[in-house]
Amino acid sequence: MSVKTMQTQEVKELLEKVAGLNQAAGNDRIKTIVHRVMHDVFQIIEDLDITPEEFWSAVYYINDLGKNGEAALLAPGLGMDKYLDIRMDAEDAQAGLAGGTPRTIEGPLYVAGAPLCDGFARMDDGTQAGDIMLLTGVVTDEQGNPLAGATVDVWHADLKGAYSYFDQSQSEYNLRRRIKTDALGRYVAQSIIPSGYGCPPEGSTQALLNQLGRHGQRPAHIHFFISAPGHKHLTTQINLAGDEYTYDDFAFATRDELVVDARPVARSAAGERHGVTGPVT
Ligand code: MBD
Ligand code: FE
Repeated sequence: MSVKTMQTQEVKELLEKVAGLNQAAGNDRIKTIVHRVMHDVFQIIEDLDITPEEFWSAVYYINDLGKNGEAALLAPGLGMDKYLDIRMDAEDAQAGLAGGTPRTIEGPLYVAGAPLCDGFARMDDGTQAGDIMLLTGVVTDEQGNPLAGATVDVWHADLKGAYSYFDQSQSEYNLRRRIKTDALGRYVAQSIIPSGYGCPPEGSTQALLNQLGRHGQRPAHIHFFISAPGHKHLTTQINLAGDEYTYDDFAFATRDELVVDARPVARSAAGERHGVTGPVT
């Protein structure tokens, strides 16, 4: 049985007290946000006739989500990261910034402080026998002039779709490097072609996705931060063509301009490091 309480003076006053609107102390921006968020939560409870059982199951879900460290994994699954990108794209368009490699989401698995290399980096530690991948590129400014000394921060998953640091079985900073571009703005990385990522099957994110009838898979992809002094930071990825999930990414990060065909250069053997030692031109 549905009851209407949102417009009552009692609920209005409750919301004001909850958000500290009658308090001199505190932060006005936070007060405004909390007031609006709680107003909208109450409104949803009223509009959808949320039962107390449904409400408390949501509370315990959030508890588990935090315990599992998955809040920043659920966010892209619910399109939040992509939505923020859409907003930044619109902001750029309004500011007349266009062209270049498009942005896409960072995701929750970046680790700062990867080894810094000049021009070339070997990214894998040689313990997994995968298809060898050579990543090459040129960093340019908006006019297309090469940028020397730009930083290309690259990270990607291993053959299991797992990322070092989060996967404690991998060596420190495995498949994570920062590469300084050479005098011609070029960088080269040798690594292994990654596998796609899947949300932990027993985790909170996958549990909700199951309720939505959705999978929690990402296509094989490689993350990039590109930065250079005096230039806007770029967060992007390349998404590998031919993956079952290239155009069906649970995190909505694939963009046509970012899909590339990865051709294996050779097959690596576990425990072996191959003979590429300097920039490949
Ligand atoms: C990932 O590797 C990722 O890039 C994103 C966006 C979400 C989960 C795992
Ligand atoms: Fe990723």
